[in-house]
Amino acid sequence: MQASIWFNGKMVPFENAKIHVLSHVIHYGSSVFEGIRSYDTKKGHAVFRLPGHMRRLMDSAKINRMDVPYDQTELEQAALDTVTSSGLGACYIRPVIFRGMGSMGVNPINNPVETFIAVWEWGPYLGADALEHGIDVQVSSWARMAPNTLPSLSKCAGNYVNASLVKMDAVLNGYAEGIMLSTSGYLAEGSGENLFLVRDGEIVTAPTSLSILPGITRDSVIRLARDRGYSVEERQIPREALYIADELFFTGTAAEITPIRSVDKYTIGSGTCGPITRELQEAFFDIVHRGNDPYDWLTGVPSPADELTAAAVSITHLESKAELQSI
Ligand code: PPE
Repeated sequence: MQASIWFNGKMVPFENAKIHVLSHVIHYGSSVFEGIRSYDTKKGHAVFRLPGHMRRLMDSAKINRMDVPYDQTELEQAALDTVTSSGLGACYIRPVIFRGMGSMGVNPINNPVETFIAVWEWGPYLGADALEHGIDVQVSSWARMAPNTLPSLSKCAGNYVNASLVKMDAVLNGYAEGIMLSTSGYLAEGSGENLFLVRDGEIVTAPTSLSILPGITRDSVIRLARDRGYSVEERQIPREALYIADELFFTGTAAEITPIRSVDKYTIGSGTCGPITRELQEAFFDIVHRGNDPYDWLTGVPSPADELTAAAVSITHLESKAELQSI
């Protein structure tokens, strides 16, 4: 059975979570969304950086002038409720805020803003062997959008038309993923991942000014690397730095930390996962798999039994309030 979907404040059976073909989002790509992972850690089910993701969702909505009828805390709770009700341990969580059906035409101001949260099981994003041995990628002929075109700090569905072109090109050419350059010609990111380079022990990544998505995994990896004594710099990086890097890797919620073993058929380092990439992967997996969480990045998912207890407590609470009122 497919997991129920939280839709405008209620849990709805999977098959009933539907929208109309005249919804604004279908015609104009007007939704903002998140991708979050819940893990089955050794210390219980837990969501990785839930407040960070929901904050970015609220930011995305604000940039797109969407008035969301829920606050960040309510959406965090709704995500936890959706995971609990699904019975899944490890899963991917997809909250979406979109413009529904109202008037037709580009102007979305009079269309309702609707929200749903879906969950599903999602294994390794870039192939079964990707995390272990790395992937082959190409530099895409499609550039990342320019900063004065679409807002990259907003994870808006419309931005992913660009990402899909990059991904299709890469896959049809036999690669696992494509890397986009910025319109100024510097390295930006993958279609659904941020990009890191390692050379002589120094780690570099593109700055957000090059229209990349400010990744939550990117931020986590920068923290993990600096706390292990590595220098991490955000700066403009020329394309050819890829070919002479010692190590390259992607970061993302879906991709986690995926090594890149070749770009445009140039072998990177020894053609497998490099030592610094492996060290950072292990630090990351220690948190999300073993549940060792020095940064307080995990939010525990209540079990269905906890939820029942909470419901019973609140019923008792309501009953005692009713008794007080009747006195
Ligand atoms: N850049 C882009 C363009 C991007 O879509 C993602 C996430 C990232 C960087 C990494 O961000 P973060 O997840 O916060 O570390 N891509 C999501 C969507 C993948 C999909 O195919 O859908 C994801 O990884 O969940």
